[in-house]
Amino acid sequence: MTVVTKTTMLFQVFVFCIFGFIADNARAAEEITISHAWARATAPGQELGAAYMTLQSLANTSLFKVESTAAASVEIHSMTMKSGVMQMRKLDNLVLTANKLVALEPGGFHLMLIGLKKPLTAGDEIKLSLYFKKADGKVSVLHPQVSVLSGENRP
Ligand SMILES: [Cu+2]
Repeated sequence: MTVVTKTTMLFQVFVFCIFGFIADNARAAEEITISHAWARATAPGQELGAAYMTLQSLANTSLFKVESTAAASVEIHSMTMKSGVMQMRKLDNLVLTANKLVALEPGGFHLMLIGLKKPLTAGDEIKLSLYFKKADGKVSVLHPQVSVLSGENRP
């Protein structure tokens, strides 16, 4: 039956996606690649979430703003060890040097989702809008699909 086939296909697409191949829908902005985008599943009542990914740009650029439909606001954070204590700091922007991979990962740079509208559940996807600005002022916006994963299943 057609309906069954369609459902099966949708399911396959879904499975394909959650295993991380969604990474490259970012080609729209041709110069910037976003891969391995994921967000950590959160517990009910948790206000903060974190999203991670790998960024690469063919030209020098900088990530200066992030938005998500899943949270009231999104900040770019760094995490560093200072006198044996982990410190989180809000960055105004994250510089991407041409052709150099920048990893946002647990314990390092991350996108902090503040004021989650509902818990992030493993298997879901959330949308992020990432705004990049080049030295000449040209702005590109990328909308990677971000898979919500439990920490153990992260890419
Ligand atoms: Cu943070």
